[in-house]
Amino acid sequence: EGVQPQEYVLIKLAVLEPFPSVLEPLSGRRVFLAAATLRPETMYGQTNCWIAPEGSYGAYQVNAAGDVFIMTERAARNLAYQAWSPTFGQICCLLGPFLGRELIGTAVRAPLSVYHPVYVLPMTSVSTGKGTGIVTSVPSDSPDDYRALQDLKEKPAFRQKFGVADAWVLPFEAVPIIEVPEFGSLSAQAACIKYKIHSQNDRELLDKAKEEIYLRGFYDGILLVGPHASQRVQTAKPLIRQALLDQDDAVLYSE
Ligand code: A2H
Repeated sequence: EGVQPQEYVLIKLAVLEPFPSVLEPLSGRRVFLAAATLRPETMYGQTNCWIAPEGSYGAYQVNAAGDVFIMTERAARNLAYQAWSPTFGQICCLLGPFLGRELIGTAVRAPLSVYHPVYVLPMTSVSTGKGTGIVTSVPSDSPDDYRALQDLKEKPAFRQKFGVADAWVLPFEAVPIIEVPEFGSLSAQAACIKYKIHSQNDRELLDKAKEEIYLRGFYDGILLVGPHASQRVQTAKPLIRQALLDQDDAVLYSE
C-alpha cells in the first residue's frame, strides 16, 4: 500500500482438535490461524476470528518445530523473508489452496481472550491483499468487528447463507476492555451508533468511525483489564505486545 512498511503483530490462534475436514491431514500438528493486528493491547476482548469467505488460503510450515500457519500465499511468501524465519526465503506449503469458507466454525484458542473457544466467522471486508487475510475480532474497540458481529447476530439469513451455527455467534458479547473519554468502555458500539452504521458494508461511515476511535483509544484510552489495568493504552501497549511475543503467542510481520 503505502511507502512505509507496516508492522503487524501476528496473533497465533491455535486450531483445536478435532480439526475441520479441510485441515484433517494436519491432525496432530500445532496449527494456528495467524491473525494480523495493529492493536495487541485489545486481545483481552477477542470474541471470534474473521476470514474472507471467498478468499484463498493455505497451510504453511513456518519453523523447524513444525508449527503450521494458516494464511494467504502472499503472506507466506512475505513471512519467509522476515528476519526470524529459520528457513529464510523458503516457503513450505503443506495444504491448499482452499477457500476461507471451509474454515467457518473452526474452534480456536485466542490468547488473552476471556472467551474459550472462539469460532471462525465470515466478514465481507476482509482483504486477501493485506496482512495475512486472517483478522481477529474485537467488537468492543473495532467498529468493523462490532458491525460484522451484529450483522451475524441480527440477520439469521446471513448466518444461514454461510452455515454459521447460532452457538458460534449468539453467546459472544463485546467485552469492556478500554475506557475512552466520551465513548465509554464499548467505544466501537458507541461510534457505530454515533455514525448510524447499520451494516458491515457501510464502508465510508465505518472508515470515519474507525479513524476517530483509533486515535482516541490510543491517545486517551485507559486499560480496564489484565496486569496493566488502569494504565494508559500508550503505556500498556508495548508491554502487552512484548508479553505476547515472549509467551510465543505472537510473532512480528511487516509488509
Ligand atoms: B485491527 P491497516 Cl480493536 N482485511 O486489529 C481487513 N482488515 C484487516 C486485515 C485484512 N486483511 N488485516 C488486518 N485487518 C484489521 C484489532 C483492531 C484493529 C482494533 C481496532 C482497530 C483495528 C482487532 N480487529 O484496526 O489497514 C486489523 O484489525 C484499525 C486500523 O493495515 C488490523 O488491526 O491499517 C487493521 O485492520 C490493520 O489495518
